[in-house]
Amino acid sequence: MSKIIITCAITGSIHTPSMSPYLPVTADEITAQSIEAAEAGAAILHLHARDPETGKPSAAPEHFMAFLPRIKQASDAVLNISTGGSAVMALDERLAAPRAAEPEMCSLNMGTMNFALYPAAERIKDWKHDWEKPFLENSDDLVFKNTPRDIATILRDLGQTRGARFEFECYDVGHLYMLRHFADRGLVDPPFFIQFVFGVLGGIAADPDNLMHMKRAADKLFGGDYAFSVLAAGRHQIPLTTMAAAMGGHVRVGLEDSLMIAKGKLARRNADQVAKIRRIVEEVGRSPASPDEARAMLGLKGADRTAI
Ligand code: KMH
Ligand code: ZN
Repeated sequence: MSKIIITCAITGSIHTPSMSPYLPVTADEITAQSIEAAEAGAAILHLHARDPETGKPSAAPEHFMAFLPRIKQASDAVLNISTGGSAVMALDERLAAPRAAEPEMCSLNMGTMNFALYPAAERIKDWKHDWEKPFLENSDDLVFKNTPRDIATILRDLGQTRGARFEFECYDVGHLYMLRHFADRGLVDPPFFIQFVFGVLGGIAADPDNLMHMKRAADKLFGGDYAFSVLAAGRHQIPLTTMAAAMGGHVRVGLEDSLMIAKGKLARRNADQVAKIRRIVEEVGRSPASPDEARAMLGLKGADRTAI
Protein backbone atom coordinates (compact mmCIF):
# COMPACT_ATOMS: atom_id res chain seq x y z
CA MET A 1 0.00 0.00 0.00
CA SER A 2 1.05 3.62 -0.56
CA LYS A 3 3.21 5.57 1.83
CA ILE A 4 1.23 6.90 4.78
CA ILE A 5 1.13 10.59 5.65
CA ILE A 6 1.25 11.18 9.39
CA THR A 7 -0.08 14.59 10.41
CA CYS A 8 0.52 15.87 13.92
CA ALA A 9 -1.76 18.56 15.34
CA ILE A 10 0.38 20.15 18.03
CA THR A 11 -1.89 22.21 20.28
CA GLY A 12 -5.24 23.16 18.69
CA SER A 13 -7.91 25.30 20.33
CA ILE A 14 -10.15 22.68 21.94
CA HIS A 15 -8.12 21.61 24.95
CA THR A 16 -7.25 24.09 27.70
CA PRO A 17 -4.16 24.26 29.96
CA SER A 18 -5.99 22.86 33.01
CA MET A 19 -6.64 19.61 31.11
CA SER A 20 -2.95 18.75 30.77
CA PRO A 21 0.36 20.27 31.86
CA TYR A 22 1.86 18.92 28.63
CA LEU A 23 -0.34 20.94 26.24
CA PRO A 24 2.03 23.21 24.31
CA VAL A 25 1.27 26.91 24.89
CA THR A 26 4.38 29.10 24.43
CA ALA A 27 6.30 29.53 21.17
CA ASP A 28 9.17 27.57 22.71
CA GLU A 29 6.88 24.66 23.63
CA ILE A 30 5.12 24.63 20.24
CA THR A 31 8.48 24.84 18.44
CA ALA A 32 10.11 22.07 20.45
CA GLN A 33 7.14 19.71 20.24
CA SER A 34 6.74 20.34 16.50
CA ILE A 35 10.37 19.51 15.77
CA GLU A 36 10.18 16.38 17.93
CA ALA A 37 6.96 15.29 16.19
CA ALA A 38 8.58 15.74 12.76
CA GLU A 39 11.63 13.80 13.88
CA ALA A 40 9.31 11.02 15.08
CA GLY A 41 7.76 10.76 11.60
CA ALA A 42 5.12 13.45 11.14
CA ALA A 43 5.27 14.77 7.55
CA ILE A 44 2.69 17.50 8.18
CA LEU A 45 2.39 19.71 11.27
CA HIS A 46 -1.06 21.24 11.83
CA LEU A 47 -0.64 24.41 13.82
CA HIS A 48 -2.70 26.75 15.98
CA ALA A 49 -1.34 29.48 18.24
CA ARG A 50 -2.02 30.40 21.84
CA ASP A 51 -1.49 33.45 24.03
CA PRO A 52 1.78 32.54 25.78
CA GLU A 53 0.63 34.12 29.07
CA THR A 54 -2.82 32.57 29.37
CA GLY A 55 -2.80 29.59 26.99
CA LYS A 56 -5.96 30.97 25.37
CA PRO A 57 -6.35 30.18 21.64
CA SER A 58 -4.96 33.09 19.64
CA ALA A 59 -5.27 34.09 15.97
CA ALA A 60 -2.63 36.82 16.29
CA PRO A 61 -0.10 36.59 13.44
CA GLU A 62 2.68 37.55 15.86
CA HIS A 63 1.91 34.51 18.00
CA PHE A 64 2.20 32.27 14.91
CA MET A 65 5.34 34.01 13.64
CA ALA A 66 6.98 33.45 17.03
CA PHE A 67 7.26 29.75 16.14
CA LEU A 68 6.67 29.23 12.37
CA PRO A 69 10.13 30.39 11.17
CA ARG A 70 11.84 28.43 13.94
CA ILE A 71 10.06 25.21 12.98
CA LYS A 72 10.73 25.82 9.28
CA GLN A 73 14.40 26.40 9.98
CA ALA A 74 14.75 23.16 11.97
CA SER A 75 12.56 20.79 9.95
CA ASP A 76 11.35 20.16 6.40
CA ALA A 77 7.87 19.17 7.60
CA VAL A 78 4.89 20.68 5.79
CA LEU A 79 3.45 23.53 7.89
CA ASN A 80 -0.34 23.44 7.84
CA ILE A 81 -1.95 26.47 9.46
CA SER A 82 -5.47 26.30 10.83
CA THR A 83 -8.17 28.51 9.29
CA GLY A 84 -10.52 27.17 11.93
CA GLY A 85 -8.78 28.97 14.76
CA SER A 86 -11.35 28.70 17.50
CA ALA A 87 -15.11 28.64 16.99
CA VAL A 88 -15.39 31.88 18.98
CA MET A 89 -13.31 33.81 16.43
CA ALA A 90 -14.68 35.75 13.43
CA LEU A 91 -13.51 34.60 10.00
CA ASP A 92 -11.20 37.55 9.29
CA GLU A 93 -9.51 36.95 12.65
CA ARG A 94 -9.06 33.27 11.80
CA LEU A 95 -7.50 34.14 8.42
CA ALA A 96 -5.04 36.84 9.57
CA ALA A 97 -2.12 34.49 10.21
CA PRO A 98 -2.56 32.21 7.17
CA ARG A 99 -2.92 35.32 4.97
CA ALA A 100 0.36 36.66 6.39
CA ALA A 101 2.29 33.36 6.33
CA GLU A 102 0.99 32.05 2.97
CA PRO A 103 1.64 28.41 4.02
CA GLU A 104 1.75 25.36 1.77
CA MET A 105 -1.33 23.97 3.48
CA CYS A 106 -4.30 25.15 5.54
CA SER A 107 -7.20 23.39 7.16
CA LEU A 108 -10.64 24.17 5.73
CA ASN A 109 -13.78 23.26 7.64
CA MET A 110 -16.54 22.18 5.29
CA GLY A 111 -19.62 23.20 7.22
CA THR A 112 -21.20 25.24 9.99
CA MET A 113 -21.82 23.12 13.04
CA ASN A 114 -22.15 22.80 16.78
CA PHE A 115 -18.78 22.36 18.46
CA ALA A 116 -19.69 21.29 21.98
CA LEU A 117 -16.77 21.32 24.42
CA TYR A 118 -18.76 21.80 27.65
CA PRO A 119 -18.78 18.13 28.78
CA ALA A 120 -15.00 18.47 29.32
CA ALA A 121 -15.56 21.22 31.90
CA GLU A 122 -17.23 18.80 34.31
CA ARG A 123 -14.00 16.79 34.58
CA ILE A 124 -11.81 19.72 35.66
CA LYS A 125 -11.46 20.51 39.35
CA ASP A 126 -8.70 23.17 39.49
CA TRP A 127 -8.68 25.88 36.90
CA LYS A 128 -5.36 27.51 35.95
CA HIS A 129 -6.89 30.48 34.13
CA ASP A 130 -10.21 32.26 34.57
CA TRP A 131 -11.03 32.15 30.84
CA GLU A 132 -11.14 28.37 30.63
CA LYS A 133 -14.38 27.49 32.44
CA PRO A 134 -16.61 29.99 30.57
CA PHE A 135 -14.84 29.13 27.28
CA LEU A 136 -15.83 25.50 27.68
CA GLU A 137 -19.24 25.97 29.31
CA ASN A 138 -20.46 28.58 26.79
CA SER A 139 -19.88 26.13 23.95
CA ASP A 140 -23.43 24.90 24.60
CA ASP A 141 -24.53 27.98 22.66
CA LEU A 142 -21.64 28.14 20.18
CA VAL A 143 -21.89 27.91 16.40
CA PHE A 144 -18.70 27.06 14.51
CA LYS A 145 -19.49 29.18 11.42
CA ASN A 146 -18.29 27.90 8.04
CA THR A 147 -20.90 29.05 5.50
CA PRO A 148 -20.46 28.44 1.78
CA ARG A 149 -19.45 32.11 1.52
CA ASP A 150 -16.80 31.62 4.23
CA ILE A 151 -15.49 28.51 2.44
CA ALA A 152 -15.35 30.35 -0.90
CA THR A 153 -13.45 33.23 0.75
CA ILE A 154 -10.83 30.84 2.13
CA LEU A 155 -10.51 28.95 -1.16
CA ARG A 156 -9.98 32.21 -3.07
CA ASP A 157 -7.83 34.12 -0.54
CA LEU A 158 -5.55 31.29 0.54
CA GLY A 159 -5.90 28.80 -2.31
CA GLN A 160 -6.14 30.72 -5.57
CA THR A 161 -4.30 33.87 -4.44
CA ARG A 162 -1.62 32.42 -2.14
CA GLY A 163 -1.17 28.88 -3.48
CA ALA A 164 -2.20 26.98 -0.37
CA ARG A 165 -3.72 23.55 -0.66
CA PHE A 166 -6.13 22.19 1.92
CA GLU A 167 -6.76 19.62 4.59
CA PHE A 168 -10.54 19.51 4.09
CA GLU A 169 -12.03 18.86 7.53
CA CYS A 170 -15.20 16.83 7.07
CA TYR A 171 -17.09 16.17 10.30
CA ASP A 172 -20.04 14.46 8.64
CA VAL A 173 -21.21 13.06 5.31
CA GLY A 174 -22.88 16.34 4.34
CA HIS A 175 -19.49 18.07 4.41
CA LEU A 176 -18.30 15.70 1.67
CA TYR A 177 -21.19 16.87 -0.51
CA MET A 178 -20.24 20.48 0.20
CA LEU A 179 -16.71 19.74 -1.03
CA ARG A 180 -18.19 18.11 -4.15
CA HIS A 181 -20.21 21.31 -4.69
CA PHE A 182 -17.03 23.42 -4.61
CA ALA A 183 -15.29 20.99 -6.95
CA ASP A 184 -18.23 21.32 -9.37
CA ARG A 185 -17.89 25.11 -9.12
CA GLY A 186 -14.23 24.76 -10.14
CA LEU A 187 -12.98 26.31 -6.87
CA VAL A 188 -10.97 23.28 -5.76
CA ASP A 189 -8.62 21.05 -7.74
CA PRO A 190 -7.81 17.39 -7.11
CA PRO A 191 -6.16 15.58 -5.45
CA PHE A 192 -8.38 16.41 -2.49
CA PHE A 193 -6.84 15.69 0.92
CA ILE A 194 -9.92 14.94 3.02
CA GLN A 195 -9.66 14.66 6.80
CA PHE A 196 -12.53 12.54 8.15
CA VAL A 197 -13.08 14.02 11.62
CA PHE A 198 -14.68 11.71 14.19
CA GLY A 199 -15.82 12.25 17.75
CA VAL A 200 -16.44 15.99 17.94
CA LEU A 201 -19.79 16.56 19.70
CA GLY A 202 -21.63 18.19 16.84
CA GLY A 203 -20.07 15.99 14.13
CA ILE A 204 -20.25 12.30 13.25
CA ALA A 205 -19.44 9.93 16.10
CA ALA A 206 -16.28 7.83 16.17
CA ASP A 207 -17.16 4.29 15.25
CA PRO A 208 -15.96 1.93 12.50
CA ASP A 209 -19.35 1.89 10.74
CA ASN A 210 -19.17 5.67 10.38
CA LEU A 211 -15.65 5.48 8.96
CA MET A 212 -16.86 2.97 6.35
CA HIS A 213 -19.85 5.23 5.64
CA MET A 214 -17.65 8.31 5.11
CA LYS A 215 -15.30 6.27 2.92
CA ARG A 216 -18.14 4.93 0.75
CA ALA A 217 -19.58 8.42 0.30
CA ALA A 218 -16.15 9.86 -0.56
CA ASP A 219 -15.47 7.04 -3.04
CA LYS A 220 -18.79 7.77 -4.74
CA LEU A 221 -18.21 11.53 -4.85
CA PHE A 222 -14.49 11.74 -5.66
CA GLY A 223 -13.39 8.38 -7.07
CA GLY A 224 -9.64 8.42 -7.54
CA ASP A 225 -9.40 12.17 -7.03
CA TYR A 226 -8.93 12.10 -3.28
CA ALA A 227 -6.89 10.73 -0.42
CA PHE A 228 -8.46 10.37 3.01
CA SER A 229 -6.96 10.82 6.41
CA VAL A 230 -8.60 10.14 9.75
CA LEU A 231 -8.54 12.02 13.00
CA ALA A 232 -10.58 10.92 15.98
CA ALA A 233 -11.01 12.77 19.24
CA GLY A 234 -9.90 11.50 22.61
CA ARG A 235 -9.97 7.77 23.30
CA HIS A 236 -11.00 7.04 19.72
CA GLN A 237 -7.76 8.44 18.26
CA ILE A 238 -5.66 5.29 18.02
CA PRO A 239 -8.39 2.75 17.15
CA LEU A 240 -9.77 4.84 14.27
CA THR A 241 -6.39 5.89 12.90
CA THR A 242 -5.27 2.24 13.06
CA MET A 243 -8.33 1.28 11.00
CA ALA A 244 -7.57 4.09 8.52
CA ALA A 245 -4.00 2.84 8.08
CA ALA A 246 -5.24 -0.69 7.38
CA MET A 247 -7.66 0.74 4.81
CA GLY A 248 -4.91 2.55 2.89
CA GLY A 249 -5.71 5.97 4.35
CA HIS A 250 -3.56 8.52 6.14
CA VAL A 251 -3.62 9.47 9.81
CA ARG A 252 -3.59 12.45 12.11
CA VAL A 253 -2.59 12.44 15.76
CA GLY A 254 -1.56 15.17 18.18
CA LEU A 255 -2.59 16.84 21.43
CA GLU A 256 -5.06 19.03 19.56
CA ASP A 257 -7.29 15.99 19.17
CA SER A 258 -6.35 13.80 22.15
CA LEU A 259 -4.38 14.48 25.32
CA MET A 260 -3.81 10.79 26.04
CA ILE A 261 -1.11 8.25 25.17
CA ALA A 262 -3.02 5.34 26.68
CA LYS A 263 -6.15 4.79 28.75
CA GLY A 264 -5.92 7.11 31.75
CA LYS A 265 -2.40 8.28 30.87
CA LEU A 266 -1.66 11.78 29.63
CA ALA A 267 0.69 12.08 26.66
CA ARG A 268 3.79 14.02 27.68
CA ARG A 269 4.69 14.95 24.09
CA ASN A 270 3.09 15.04 20.66
CA ALA A 271 6.05 12.97 19.46
CA ASP A 272 4.94 10.09 21.70
CA GLN A 273 1.63 9.88 19.85
CA VAL A 274 3.47 10.07 16.51
CA ALA A 275 5.84 7.29 17.58
CA LYS A 276 2.90 5.16 18.73
CA ILE A 277 0.91 5.45 15.50
CA ARG A 278 4.12 4.99 13.50
CA ARG A 279 4.79 1.65 15.24
CA ILE A 280 1.22 0.57 14.52
CA VAL A 281 1.15 1.61 10.86
CA GLU A 282 4.48 -0.10 10.24
CA GLU A 283 3.04 -3.29 11.76
CA VAL A 284 0.16 -3.15 9.27
CA GLY A 285 2.65 -2.83 6.40
CA ARG A 286 2.69 0.93 5.80
CA SER A 287 5.73 3.19 5.89
CA PRO A 288 5.62 6.89 6.78
CA ALA A 289 5.83 9.37 3.91
CA SER A 290 8.56 11.97 4.15
CA PRO A 291 7.54 15.63 3.93
CA ASP A 292 8.66 15.76 0.30
CA GLU A 293 6.75 12.55 -0.51
CA ALA A 294 3.69 14.16 1.06
CA ARG A 295 4.27 17.28 -1.05
CA ALA A 296 4.39 15.17 -4.22
CA MET A 297 1.26 13.18 -3.25
CA LEU A 298 -0.75 16.32 -2.45
CA GLY A 299 0.61 18.73 -5.05
CA LEU A 300 2.00 21.25 -2.56
CA LYS A 301 3.89 24.36 -3.67
CA GLY A 302 7.07 23.83 -1.66
CA ALA A 303 8.42 25.32 1.56
CA ASP A 304 10.37 27.95 -0.36
CA ARG A 305 7.14 29.53 -1.63
CA THR A 306 5.69 30.53 1.71
CA ALA A 307 6.01 33.88 3.55
CA ILE A 308 7.32 32.17 6.70
N1 KMH B 1 -9.73 20.50 15.88
C1 KMH B 1 -10.06 19.50 14.87
C2 KMH B 1 -11.23 18.64 15.31
C3 KMH B 1 -9.06 23.46 12.14
O1 KMH B 1 -8.05 23.67 12.82
O2 KMH B 1 -9.37 24.17 11.16
C4 KMH B 1 -10.37 20.12 13.54
C5 KMH B 1 -9.40 21.19 13.13
C6 KMH B 1 -10.04 22.37 12.50
O3 KMH B 1 -8.21 21.05 13.28
ZN1 ZN C 1 -6.98 22.53 14.10
